[in-house]
Amino acid sequence: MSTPLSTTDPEIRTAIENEQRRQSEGMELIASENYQSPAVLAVQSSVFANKYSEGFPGKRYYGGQEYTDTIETLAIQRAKQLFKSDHANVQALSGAAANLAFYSAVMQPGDTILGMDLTHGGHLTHGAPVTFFSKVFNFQRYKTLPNGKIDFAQVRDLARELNPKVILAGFSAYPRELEYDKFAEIAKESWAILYADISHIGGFVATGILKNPFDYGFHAVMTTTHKSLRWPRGALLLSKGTVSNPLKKPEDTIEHIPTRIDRAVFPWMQGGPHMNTIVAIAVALKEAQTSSFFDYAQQTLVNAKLLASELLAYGYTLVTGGTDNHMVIVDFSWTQRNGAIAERTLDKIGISTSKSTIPDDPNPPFRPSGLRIGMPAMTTRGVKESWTKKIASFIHQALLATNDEEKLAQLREEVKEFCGSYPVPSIR
Ligand code: DSN
Repeated sequence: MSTPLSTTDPEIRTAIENEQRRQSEGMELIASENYQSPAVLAVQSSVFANKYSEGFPGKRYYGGQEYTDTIETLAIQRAKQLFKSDHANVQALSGAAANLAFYSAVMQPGDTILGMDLTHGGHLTHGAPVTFFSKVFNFQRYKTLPNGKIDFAQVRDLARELNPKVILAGFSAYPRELEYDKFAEIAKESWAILYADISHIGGFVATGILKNPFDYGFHAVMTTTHKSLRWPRGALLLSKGTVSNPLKKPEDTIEHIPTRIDRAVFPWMQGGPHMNTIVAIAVALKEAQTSSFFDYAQQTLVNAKLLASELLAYGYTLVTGGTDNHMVIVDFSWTQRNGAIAERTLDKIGISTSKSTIPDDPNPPFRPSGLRIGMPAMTTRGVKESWTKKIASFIHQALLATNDEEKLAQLREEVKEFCGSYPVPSIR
């Protein structure tokens, strides 16, 4: 059991080393990626990886649960405290699984849910037609205005017309603070359940830097744990336990939402929870309560705003004209470029970004007009203002040199040197 991987499986060992080098020498600007701390990473390969624990603390289907109960209870308590919820389920394997569990918890097949259109910044699991769940539930989509911000008049009109069971506020490509108060006002009229998917901004909500949907009457909130929170890959399903029946018709009476969420995660949608992930989430939840995590979250937003202003100064167009969170979305629709070309060009100099649709994108999803750039990962590596300006300059120089392989190779060397000063925290 103790023979090194380089002997037992050299191909995999080499792939790991290559990925370590890629991460160290490259710049990570994918808005949904981040680096876990060494402690969190180490705990994921602890002995909890060996354990089956179907059920919940105190109610399991297997024996030997003294310590799994300890860690899951701690994770739940810490999650509730951090996000000001009455209940937390920490078992969902990731964001997609958590969203599906929530939909199944509170809706019947055919019920209507209102979410943001994928091409306007929503997420695949918010009802994109390519997903299985879009066949089960009646997903209806609201969009954004020409200025890129959510069209609340449309949200209101759709809610009045469709009487949705759930109104979903959340995104994977939207650079503005969500106006939860407006969603809440609309939901009150149609008696809908309010659900927020804060996966991208979990770290900023946890620290109180961005608004918490629970402060605006939301009934449930989901966040993945590996984006701005920089935890292991998983999800938290958080809810209020004291919610009065949000549905108007007696025949629609909904059972306690937290109970339904737990039951939907297990046994409805999932089997044994990944206790090695849950123990790492518990450790990360404690890290998130520290002042250094608060400073990190604050610096990320400072860096993102600065990146936006630098790109604007270089003449780029940004969706919504800027950012309130950790991401900027460049709009190339009026240029010769598109997001796919920009992503490929930046890859050549060692900068990872992700192409993105823009509202009413004239181009197809594999060649969309936008490029999403985020600052959480490089801020974890210690980047502050002066180097954020340098990052904007690298991006601009590379995009100007799209067809100049020599210039791109030179920039690649400069990025490598830059990254040498900002080591990846957990690569040893
Ligand atoms: N893949 C994530 C993102 O990049 O936004 C969402 O699941």
